[in-house]
Amino acid sequence: RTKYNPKAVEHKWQAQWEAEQVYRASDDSAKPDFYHLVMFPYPSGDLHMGHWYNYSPFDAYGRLKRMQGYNVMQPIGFDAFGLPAENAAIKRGVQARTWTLANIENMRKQLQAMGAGWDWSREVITCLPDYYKWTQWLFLQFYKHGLAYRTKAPANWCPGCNTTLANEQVLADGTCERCGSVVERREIDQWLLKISAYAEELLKFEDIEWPEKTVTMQRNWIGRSEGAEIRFNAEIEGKQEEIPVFTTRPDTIYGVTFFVLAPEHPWVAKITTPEHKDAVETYVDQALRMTEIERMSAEKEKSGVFTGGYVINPVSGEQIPVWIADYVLMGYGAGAVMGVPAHDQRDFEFARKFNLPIRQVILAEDEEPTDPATWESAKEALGRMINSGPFDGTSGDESKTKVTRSIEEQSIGNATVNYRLRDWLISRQRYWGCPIPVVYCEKDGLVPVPEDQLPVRLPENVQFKSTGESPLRYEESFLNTTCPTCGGPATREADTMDTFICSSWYYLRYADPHNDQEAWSQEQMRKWLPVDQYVGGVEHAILHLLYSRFFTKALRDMGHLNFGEPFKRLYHQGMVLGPDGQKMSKSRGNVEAPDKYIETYGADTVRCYMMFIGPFEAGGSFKAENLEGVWRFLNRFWSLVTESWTDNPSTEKTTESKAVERLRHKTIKRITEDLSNFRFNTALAALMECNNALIKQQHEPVARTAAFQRALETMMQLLAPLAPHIAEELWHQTGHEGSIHLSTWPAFDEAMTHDESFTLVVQVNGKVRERLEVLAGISEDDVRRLVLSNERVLSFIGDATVQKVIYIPGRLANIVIRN
Ligand code: ANZ
Repeated sequence: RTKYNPKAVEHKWQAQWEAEQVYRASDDSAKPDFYHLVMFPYPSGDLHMGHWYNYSPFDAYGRLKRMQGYNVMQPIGFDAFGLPAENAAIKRGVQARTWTLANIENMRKQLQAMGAGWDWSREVITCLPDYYKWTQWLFLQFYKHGLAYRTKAPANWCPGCNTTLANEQVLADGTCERCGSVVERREIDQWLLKISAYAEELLKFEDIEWPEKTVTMQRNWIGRSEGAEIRFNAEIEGKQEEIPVFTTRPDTIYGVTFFVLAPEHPWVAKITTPEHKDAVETYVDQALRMTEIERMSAEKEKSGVFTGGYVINPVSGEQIPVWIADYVLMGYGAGAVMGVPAHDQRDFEFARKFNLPIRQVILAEDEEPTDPATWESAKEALGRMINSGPFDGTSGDESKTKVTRSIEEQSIGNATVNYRLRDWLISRQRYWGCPIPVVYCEKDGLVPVPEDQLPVRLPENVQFKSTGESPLRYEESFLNTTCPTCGGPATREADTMDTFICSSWYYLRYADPHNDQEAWSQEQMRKWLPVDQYVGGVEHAILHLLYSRFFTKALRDMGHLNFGEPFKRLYHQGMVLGPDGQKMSKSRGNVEAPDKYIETYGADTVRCYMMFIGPFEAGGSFKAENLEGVWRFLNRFWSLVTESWTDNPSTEKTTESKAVERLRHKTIKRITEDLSNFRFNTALAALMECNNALIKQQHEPVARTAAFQRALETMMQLLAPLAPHIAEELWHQTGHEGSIHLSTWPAFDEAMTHDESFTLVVQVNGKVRERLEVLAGISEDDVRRLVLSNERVLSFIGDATVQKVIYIPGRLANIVIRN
């Protein structure tokens, strides 16, 4: 009899699995394929609790599928470009590549120590040239198809450091994290991907099983609005011009009492009269310093400034004053708004603040017009049009269509659909990212690097200036090149790509990771993609998960893929919190690293505990003291098996052995269903229950029966996905051949999962009066109590006296009465 020693057992099996390639997904297997993916980690240095919380159950599910006969592909890799490596390079003088690869080395060990079934042969590391060569190739495909373009776009600019900053480098108060200067927004030439071309299709989620809230978040992010563009007229510098606005409420056109331009609007300078120039410029300056989120905040008091200019409402012919206000954003709609204070809350607040007229033009059912001066807020609901000239009396949705039709007929506007989704700005003025493969030639202008010259290599040894500016901007050996078209001198693009590009296609590369001829082969795509199940944090609901869908659709349209959705089924894990129920963070001092617990209890205990914290998608608090409970469970199971296992069980069938067999089927059913539905915590609870039941009988004669031994064997298999090492060790200690993880998942017989029952016939004085389903083995007392409390039976007894109840076990109860 041995003692459970996780240290010895776990390392041994990890090495053995690796040697036997137990988790290697086969590219030609007769089994059905199952592509099981988890979001790959950023190589920050160490695996933290969150990784364990996420990967433990994920791995358990993959193991279940493998034992259920699937050819499971469960790859892992590293999302290895990004700012932290660059910051390490700046602060500690270590090369970004060295820092990253050392972290990967360490994390790879930790990922192995988890005992998860990764297929390491497919590992991808996005910062290595054999990967980013294809990221660059993809960029060129997007460029070729008009989906990548270059234009002026705002960037965070630090005047102190003389460099652009990533959003993460700008502190909450809008200052530079390094030098404290107030960060400005500057328009510079940058690259964008045209995700907006897919706005409409991205709203559809066909044939995929995603959490409803994630779908809703993406839909809101894309933000589809139906409405109209209406062109207002203006006289600018002596010329008649048209300024469009986007509105979702064309029916309120007669209620316009002011007009607002975004501070960045190109007409601001032109429409402002000389006497308002100073005030306008001061206001614009201030507004440009704010982030969009600040500007849109509903709590923020409305601000703005009059330009002195006017426009003409093309429908009513009225003259309307033009204002500038930061609540109007340049990047949305037309960057200008027709102000309808009676029916739009933001406009209402603005009008109140600046004493602008408020005119009611929409009336709800059963409402009388009232003086807007008495209102507390705008009336935003649809209704009947009033004070609206020829449209008076039109109501509901019809009023929108009617006004829209009318403006279309007069050629002063059109029905349009607007999306909140903007094109994806992918340029980063940083070093540690995938170089954008284009050059600029004095003669030929912008020239994409020919595909056969990829990869454009990122220099690996660079010196940073004290300002932290990207070294690519002054690294001569990188910058200076020749033009692929004319052979003359040319300069490389010094911006690198947003790392979200790297992660928008890594799941494709896993299917064909060593292909050096193409990014992937069609054959491998057909075999593995789309991903059957994807697991990762809900914080990626918008960016990563939307970008990946965009990539898939765009690549499908370019002919490189034959499917349009990358991830068939999606799960989000919850968050592990500190014992105080708060998010783990350094500032709260409640961060726990998993390492010391693995050292004490082993990976299996930590894995199981992670699953036991709560429902997978809910998360919960990490309480170190609760690890003990899981540890005890595994130890008790260990003892049970090692003490009770026998190679010559008795084949005798007894009431007890039959009950054990039923328990076995019941437990298989519960675990199978729980694991299949990501209910890891209840699966573990079921295993514990079964364990307790078996331990109780461990010293009874039943423990020597074949049924009991089978139950032990089944328990090892059911435990294998959750605690892979201990299960494997016991499997071998009990004489089994081959890895338990390649054994066949135990099947259950539905009939055996129900407690045995029979139909009890109830007679009153020999006449059948009722039939009841009761549990086998019910006692005579219980039968008596049951039949004498049954209403139907009682109605046949009435006022009579019950003399006796005769019970024939397993069949019949006869109640003898006398009046
Ligand atoms: C007049 C109006 C009257 C409006 C009314 C609403 C209610 P969604 O639904 O989000 O698409 N708007 C248009 N462009 C804007 C911009 N660049 N910045 C800020 N606001 C802008 O919102 C569309 C509405 O938001 C538009 O319809 C416009 O106000 C405003 F009773 O036009 B509405």
